[in-house]
Amino acid sequence: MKKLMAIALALVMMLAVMVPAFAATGSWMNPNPAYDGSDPSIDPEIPAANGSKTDIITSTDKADGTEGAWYVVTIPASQTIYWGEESTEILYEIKSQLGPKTGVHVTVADEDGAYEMTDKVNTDLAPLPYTLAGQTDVTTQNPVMPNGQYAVQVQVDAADWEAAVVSEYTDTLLFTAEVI
Ligand SMILES: [Ca+2]
Repeated sequence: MKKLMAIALALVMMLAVMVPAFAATGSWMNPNPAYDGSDPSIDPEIPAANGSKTDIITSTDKADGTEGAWYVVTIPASQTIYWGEESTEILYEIKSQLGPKTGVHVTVADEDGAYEMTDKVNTDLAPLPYTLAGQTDVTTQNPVMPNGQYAVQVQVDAADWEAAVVSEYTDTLLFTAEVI
């Protein structure tokens, strides 16, 4: 009898040590000798492995509440076109870290729909027409783009150069970007 008491006491002490370790989950704990079934959140079954689980899961938000996903399209503020050059390259860059099955869609076009450079000072001069070629409509194929390099070309026909008064002609290109 004394031995039984000692075992029972040891068991109670063990349980006393073990219960607080799992009580924090709130979903189950080792059976308490005094458990009467009144709390449905306590599972009276002893789990086979005598352990409980914590799932770890990443958030798409950062700790400060901002989104983890981002993209940056880098374009030149201006591009010199040397007199007589029939094709001038404009380089741009796309970097991104986005969610699954997404990419960055970038388009390049004339801002106002009129593909011609004009002299803003000498407004009587005839405009210099041009076209855009190359990567004017790009969708990145990988959500994670460490460094994507792209290029469009401003093309001016030789005949249009030859017909133009030598001056400074300008126009504005519009880059648009969206996640798709
Ligand atoms: Ca224009």
